[in-house]
Order: sequence, then structure tokens, then C-alpha cells
Amino acid sequence: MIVLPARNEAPRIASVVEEVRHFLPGVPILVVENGSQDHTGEAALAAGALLLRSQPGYARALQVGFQHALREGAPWVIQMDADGQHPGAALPSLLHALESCDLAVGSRFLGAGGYRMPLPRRLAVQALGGWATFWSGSRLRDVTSGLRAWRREALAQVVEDFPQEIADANLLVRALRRGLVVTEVPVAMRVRAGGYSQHQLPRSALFAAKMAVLTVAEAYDGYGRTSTK
Ligand SMILES: Nc1nc2c(ncn2[C@@H]2O[C@H](COP(=O)(O)OP(=O)(O)O)[C@@H](O)[C@H]2O)c(=O)[nH]1
Ligand SMILES: [Mg+2]
Repeated sequence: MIVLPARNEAPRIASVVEEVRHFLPGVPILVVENGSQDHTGEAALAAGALLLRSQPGYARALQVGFQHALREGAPWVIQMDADGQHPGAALPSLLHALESCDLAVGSRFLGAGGYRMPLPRRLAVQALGGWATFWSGSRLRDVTSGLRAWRREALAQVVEDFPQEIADANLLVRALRRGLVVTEVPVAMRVRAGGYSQHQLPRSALFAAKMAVLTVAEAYDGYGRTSTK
């Protein structure tokens, strides 16, 4: 199943749904919406997607989507932005990667390249990558990528006790701490097809700081869990 968290994506969501359908025909597409000031939900339904509404925030939308996918018996789940950033063409390669790992992350910083990010943001994402690598013990690059493919069994390990905030680098560290095998797959991402990113200065600086703290908290949480098992 494909899970698209979406807020204020009404003008873009139909083409994202269509693109997914083109590359993965027949796969159920679930949009999880909250907090939109436009008609994102209605546009998703009109495009033929399933629609759920969740409590506020990206992390909660993801959790609701993942829980639904597991309840429906999905063998794997791909989370993807609803803003047109993630190319449908990457979906088959993520699924292919999933044959030999638990979680495959689409990375802007491997191979394909060409993704243009404002320098401060690039530095922040790379610093967070280094930070998450340090705390998880595994080499991670694109820790804020929202394009990720999960095996059902892997998702089941994180979905109930799910981060209620952010769910980017902190979720990756949690997954690694639970022993999941994570692989990054090169993906040539596009810039947002319009609208606004949830990461705008100065909010994004606060967001990065919060993510750094939550990442460390995950690392310690993982130690605690391992020692009590
Ligand atoms: N349901 C829901 N989706 C959100 C929320 N914030 C962001 N999103 C969606 O999550 C995806 C990633 O957000 P985006 O702003 O593009 O983050 P960026 O790609 O890191 O700049 C997009 O599809 C957004 O519409 C939210 O509060 N609720
Ligand atoms: Mg985006």
C-alpha cells in the first residue's frame, strides 16, 4: 500500500496519485489528511485514492496510515510525499531493495544526485545525517527523506509506539535500534510542485534542533530496551 500524508496539497495530489498508479498499477493508495485549508481530502477522493483523516501533524498522519495498511494486510508499505517531490519511477526500485532489507529509504545524496536544495538546508540535513549516524551506529545520509518502503513485519515493530512528532531521523534511529536492516536507495527527487514545505525558517531551525534531541532520546530509549530484554 502507498501512504501519502497530505496537508494543503489539493492542486498536486491528483497527479501524484496518477503517477503512483502508472508505476504500480493496482496497488491501493491511501491519503491521510489533516489540517488542510484547501480541499486536499476531496481532491484525493476524486483522484480515486482512499482517504483517512488523522490528528494534527505529519507523524500522526503517518501512524494512522501505517496502522490502516497493516490492518488491511498489506505485505509492504511505501510512504511518499503528496507534493510531487518523489518520482513514481523510484517506486519499483524501492520495492526491489526491500527484497533484501526491512526498510528502504530514498536518498537524495546517493548516486543519482542533481537535487537542488538551498545551502543552509543541505547543511542542516547533512548534519542531521551525521548526528543520526553517530547515535544509531549505522551510516545514514538522507535521514529526512519522506520516501521510505517498509516490510510489513518491520512496520509492525514501530507502529504502535510511534513517535508523535517529526518521525524523520528519530524514526530511522528507532528502526535501527530495534534491529531492522535499513538500506538507502539513490533517488533523483524533484522540487516541490507548489505550495509550501513544512520546513520554513525559522520553524525549520527549531525543527532540526528538536529532531536532533529526539534522535538522541531514541538512541537512549533503544539502549534501555535492549538491556531489559
Ligand atoms: N497529514 C499531514 N500531512 C502533512 C503535514 N505536514 C506535512 N504533511 C505532508 O507531508 C509531506 C511532506 O511534507 P513537506 O512539507 O513536503 O516536507 P519536506 O518535503 O520535508 O519539505 C507532504 O505530502 C505534506 O503535504 C501535516 O501536518 N499533516
Ligand atoms: Mg516535500
